[in-house]
Amino acid sequence: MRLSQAFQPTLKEVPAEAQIASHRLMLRAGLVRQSSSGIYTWLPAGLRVLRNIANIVRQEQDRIGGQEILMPTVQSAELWRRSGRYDAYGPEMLRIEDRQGRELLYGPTNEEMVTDLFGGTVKSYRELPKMLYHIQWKFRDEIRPRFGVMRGREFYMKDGYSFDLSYEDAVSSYYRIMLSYLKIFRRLGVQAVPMAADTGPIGGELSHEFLVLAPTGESEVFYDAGWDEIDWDSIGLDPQKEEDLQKLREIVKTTYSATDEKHDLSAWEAVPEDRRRGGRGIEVGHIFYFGTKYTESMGVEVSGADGAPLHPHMGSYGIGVSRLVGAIIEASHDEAGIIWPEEVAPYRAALLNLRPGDELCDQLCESIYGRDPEGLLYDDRSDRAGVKFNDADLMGHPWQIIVGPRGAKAGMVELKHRATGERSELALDEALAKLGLA
Ligand code: 5CA
Repeated sequence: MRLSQAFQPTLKEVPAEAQIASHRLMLRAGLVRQSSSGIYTWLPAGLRVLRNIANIVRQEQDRIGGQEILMPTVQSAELWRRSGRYDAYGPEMLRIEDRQGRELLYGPTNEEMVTDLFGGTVKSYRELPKMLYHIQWKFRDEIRPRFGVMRGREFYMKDGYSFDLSYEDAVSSYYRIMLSYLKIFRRLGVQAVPMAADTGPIGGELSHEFLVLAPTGESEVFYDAGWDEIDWDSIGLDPQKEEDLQKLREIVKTTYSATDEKHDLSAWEAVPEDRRRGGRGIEVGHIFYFGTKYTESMGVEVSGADGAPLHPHMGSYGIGVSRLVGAIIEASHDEAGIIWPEEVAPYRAALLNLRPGDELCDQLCESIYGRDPEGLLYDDRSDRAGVKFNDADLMGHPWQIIVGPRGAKAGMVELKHRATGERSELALDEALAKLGLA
């Protein structure tokens, strides 16, 4: 994309309404604009990040047997009356009436809809297990929307739902998802620790939240240093192997972690003092096992191996995709701007032409840009070099390819790595090879 043509409105001023770094940076870097309280428009660069996150989530869900569907945002109140949650959910639910006076709602989550879908389709134990997920907009009329996309009213969520024949199978599904989530968050460049959690309006008895440490997080967290020390890549637990899921359960059981809601002082005191870690955290995911709560209340059964009907055991698994954009920035920025992890960055590199109009600079830039117009943001504007440096740092591309008249003459470019600030003068071929553009 050529920056001169891009819809990429960066701001110099710090917007007054933004209290935390990620919100300020998302507005300043031109990722989102507020439309009304807790509701945002995603601009091109922000949308690229949102899609990159969703795609990583998708790949990892598919890898463990998830099947993607897309359920509607608008649901019928009738469905929620069947589970008994229509009245229980309270004022967070946006209730709508259509022209015929039928009661509808804008979905805050999809347990009822997916249970109904499953019940109308799956009849035999032979068809289980099943894991369905979708990535869809949700609405919750939060009493205090704040911190930009972090606590929005409209937000983008991956919600997945598992159906199993027995408690044991359902608990295996639960830990399989937990392992998959740990991998997703690593790929997103954040460290998220699973913590024992309350189940709230979703219900059930087994639940973990995934928290990214950040001083601006809404929850207080307590955990054993073991969570910082585990090298998940090298222990290589395989989500398809039952024995590896058992190992994960053992790690969860023996390595303390909890948010303030579930903090257990006597268990905490058993953690050696020098291994106690604490701080604040942002909840980026939440998983639940709730057994037959919805299949029973909504009358969903399959025939078992012995012919007798049974209610499948369910779990639901959420990831806050839009919240993650803010959480990643909270965990990865400096005074100059955002520092995108490679896999989520809107563009892999910015290409800075320091002297547009100079024939050699233009030629060199065009030849680089032509190699990957989708993945490069070409700053071809006629602005001063300082403006370009500042904007590139603010937008946080992992790499900057800097082309100036002196280097261009010698066939050299400068490469800057945003995360480390390291700069090196390289021959064009070498620079292209380093960025995988050769
Ligand atoms: N049905 C379950 C699991 S699919 C569920 O809805 N869980 S949840 O309520 O915990 O939401 C899942 C994730 O969505 C949360 O962990 C959080 O990351 C994100 N989320 C929840 N509310 C908001 C909000 N108001 N703004 C942005 N993200 C949110």
